[in-house]
Amino acid sequence: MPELNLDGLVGPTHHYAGLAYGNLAAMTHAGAESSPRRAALQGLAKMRLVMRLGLPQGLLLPHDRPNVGWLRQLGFAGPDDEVLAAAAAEDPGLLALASSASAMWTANAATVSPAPDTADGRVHLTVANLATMPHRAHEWPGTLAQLRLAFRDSRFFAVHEPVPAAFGDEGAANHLRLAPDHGASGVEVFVHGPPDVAGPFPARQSRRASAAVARRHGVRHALLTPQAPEAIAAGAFHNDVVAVANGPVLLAHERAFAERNRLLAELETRVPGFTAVEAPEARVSLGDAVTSYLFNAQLLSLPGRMALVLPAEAREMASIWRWLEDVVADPANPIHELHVVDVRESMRNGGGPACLRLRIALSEEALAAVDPRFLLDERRLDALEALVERHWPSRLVPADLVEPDCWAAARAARRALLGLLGIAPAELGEA
Ligand code: SUG
Repeated sequence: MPELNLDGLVGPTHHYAGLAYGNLAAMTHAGAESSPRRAALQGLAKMRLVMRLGLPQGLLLPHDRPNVGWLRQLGFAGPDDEVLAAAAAEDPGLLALASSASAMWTANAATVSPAPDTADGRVHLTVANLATMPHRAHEWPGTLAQLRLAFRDSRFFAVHEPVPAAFGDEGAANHLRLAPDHGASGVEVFVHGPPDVAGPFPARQSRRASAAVARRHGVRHALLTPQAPEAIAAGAFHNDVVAVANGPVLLAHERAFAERNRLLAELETRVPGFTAVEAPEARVSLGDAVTSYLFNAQLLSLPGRMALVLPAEAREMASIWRWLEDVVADPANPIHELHVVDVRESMRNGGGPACLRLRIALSEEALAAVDPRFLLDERRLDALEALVERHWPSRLVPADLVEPDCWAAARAARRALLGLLGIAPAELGEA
């Protein structure tokens, strides 16, 4: 059973405005110059690498930004440019929120339960409400529209609306699935915020949201477990900054989970072949794990082995790389290959290789039922690269977001992208 990765194509308004409190990289780079073009090309190169490793690869589109509809909900009126001009004059910070390209991090688009885990034998997806951060809380309608289009064959898929915003849900970034292989029934681990976060940063995932998603999906073997408060305090605003799972393998920092011993014992009993590969604090400090994004890697099943797709930042920290080389050299570990990708533009906003993709294990039959306009091959990747070169700005600072030129460029880029993919705006509920 293959795993489809849907990567978020980085949008033409990608910028650094320091919008995500508790995300250290994003806070550090507030106000810096970004390159939307480079960001999108880096993402496309990663998609190409994973495709060449033999996995099916798809994409989710950047959302229509700046989000004029959202600004209208906030009381700005008139034609689009008047709405934007009024927001720019009155509250440029709000315009930055409305312009965020954060939908690129598709690990936060939805939580996915593959068919072998669910009561009705379909793949279930619940779109994340991303309620904790204002710039992300307006993503869900755009995500829902795309997922409903891509996965509209109800024989195989059920796409659910977000859980009510009272309970913050950040999607697959706080969800792990452990199973002997993609096609076997698995244990789904829903990682949520601890009951009392005394630390400086918010816990974004509510336990009630996690429980609701497991309930709606009809997950037969669900485990709920809290994040370690010290991991959140160290900058792990999502669990996927300190843990990743694939098949029966959990790769994690030893301080990722508040109830580590109980979790590992449970997985040991319930998942045939369960293997934990843990980084001890003595080799990799929690701080270095967050700086390097070592665990925000894609752990992929390839014929007879697993490969890890890591950010360049992990390669550049000597202690991290030494630990990884030891992991790969140990025959007891199933991870045998390391691939390094440059996704620095995304990393500066706290998004590594794993944040940029939503993975969906699905049967060949179900894969054939996915709308092909969301799937990639070499030719489409070439065409997308050319489109990005042509339409995406090479540089952007947050102050540019108030410029009408910037809005016009974003609009032109969107028209060209939808045209290339053959998707009519009306299919996404847009005028
Ligand atoms: O929600 N950064 C994102 C990064 C999301 C990473 N995703 C996963 N870990 N799966 C966030 O914190 C920064 C935007 C800014 O500051 O402009 C931002 O939203």
